[in-house]
Amino acid sequence: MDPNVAQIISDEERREAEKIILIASENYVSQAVIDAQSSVLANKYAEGYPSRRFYEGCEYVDEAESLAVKRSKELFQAEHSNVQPLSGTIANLTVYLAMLKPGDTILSMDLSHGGHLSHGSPASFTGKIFNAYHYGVSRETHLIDYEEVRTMARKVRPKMIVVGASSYSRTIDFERFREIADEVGALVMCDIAHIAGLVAAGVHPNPVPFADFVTSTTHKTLRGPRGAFIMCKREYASRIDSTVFPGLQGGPFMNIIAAKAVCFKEAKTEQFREYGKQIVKNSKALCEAMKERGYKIVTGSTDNHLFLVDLTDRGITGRDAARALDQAGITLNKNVIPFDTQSPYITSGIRIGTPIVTTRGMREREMERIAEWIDRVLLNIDDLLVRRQVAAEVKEFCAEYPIRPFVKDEG
Ligand code: DSN
Repeated sequence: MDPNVAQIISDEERREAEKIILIASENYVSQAVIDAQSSVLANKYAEGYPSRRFYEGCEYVDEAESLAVKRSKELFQAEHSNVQPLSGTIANLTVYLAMLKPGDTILSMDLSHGGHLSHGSPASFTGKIFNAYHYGVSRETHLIDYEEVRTMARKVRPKMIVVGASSYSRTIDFERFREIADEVGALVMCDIAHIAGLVAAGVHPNPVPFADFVTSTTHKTLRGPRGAFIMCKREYASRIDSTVFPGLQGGPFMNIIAAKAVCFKEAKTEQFREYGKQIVKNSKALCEAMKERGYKIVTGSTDNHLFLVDLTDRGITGRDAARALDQAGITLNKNVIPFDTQSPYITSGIRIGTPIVTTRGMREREMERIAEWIDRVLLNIDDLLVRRQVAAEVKEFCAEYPIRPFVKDEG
C-alpha cells in the first residue's frame, strides 16, 4: 500500500547490514522481539494495571504485562517492577515526580562528564523543575571522584542522588553511592540504561540491592524493544505505579510490553551471559587496538561496552571524525569529553561502543580490523577516496555477519 515507507524500511535494513555500527546505545534485536513489537497487541488500549484496567478485553495483554513484570523482577532480583514507561527520560521523570517536590535538590553526574540530559541538565525540564547540582570526574584520572561526590552531598544535602551515565567507561561503585546517600539521608536512583544488559549478564555489579529506584531503557545493551522500566523497593511500588499511570502516561504500548517480556527472557539465557561477556571483551580489544595506534582514551581504558577517544592531540574534532567515519561505513557519534573546550555540536571526542558488532558475532580479531579502518580514515581525514575504499571493504566484510541474533529458548 505504501511504497514510500516500504522503501524507507528496506533502505534502513540495508544500512544496518552494510555498515559497522559502533553507537554505544543501539542494538539489533531478535526476530522474536520484532514479532512481538509488530503484533496485534498494538491494537489494545489497557490503561491501568493487570486485572485493574479501565477497558474490557484485556485478558491477553494482562498476561503479557504480568510476564514482563515477573521476568524483569527475576532478572534483576527486584522487589517491584513497572514495565509501562515509554522511554528512559519518562522513567526518570516518573521517579523524580513520585518522590520529590518542584525545587527539591538532586545531585547527579554532570552531562558534560558523561551524565544524561534527564539527570537535571539545565537543557531538560528535569533541570528546570528541580534544583540540580552535579558531580563530575577527576581532572587527572577522568574517573568518578567519590570523595567529591561525598563533599558535594554534605554541602547541598540532596533529597536524591542520581547515579548513572551515558558515556562513562568504567565500573560504577553503587555501594559507595549508597553509603554517601545514607550519610546525608538522600534517596538513590540508579539509571542503568546503558549497562542493563551487562548487569543482566553478570559483568557489571547490580545496583538493585543498593538503590531505592533503578530505571533503565530496554533497547541498549539489554537488546529489547525501544522503551523503559522502573524497579524499586516494595514500599515505593504504589507511588511509582500511580505516577506512571495516571500521573504521566495514558495507554501503555502492550506490543512493546510483550516485546520487553521476550527481551527479559532472552537476557536470562546462558547465551546472553556469553553475549554480555563478549561485549566487554570486544570493547577492551577495540580500545587496546586504538591505543596501539596512538589514540588517547578517556580514563585510559574501559570496563564496559564503550569508551571515549580524545582527538584533541590529533587536531580533529569529534564532529569531523564522526562524519568522515560514517561515510566510510563506520557509524558512531561525536561526544564531549570531560573538560571539553569544544561545544556539544563540535566536541573533541568520539564514543565507541560494541553492543551491535557483538550481536553480529564479531570477536576480538574483528575489533583489530575495525581499529585499522578507523585509523586509516582519521589519518586521511580529508581524503574522500580513502573513505570510499574503506566503505567498500566494510560492506564486503559486513556481508559475513548476520543482523539478527538468534536466542535459543533455554526453558
Ligand atoms: N541517547 C542515548 C545515548 O546515546 O547514550 C542516551 O539516552
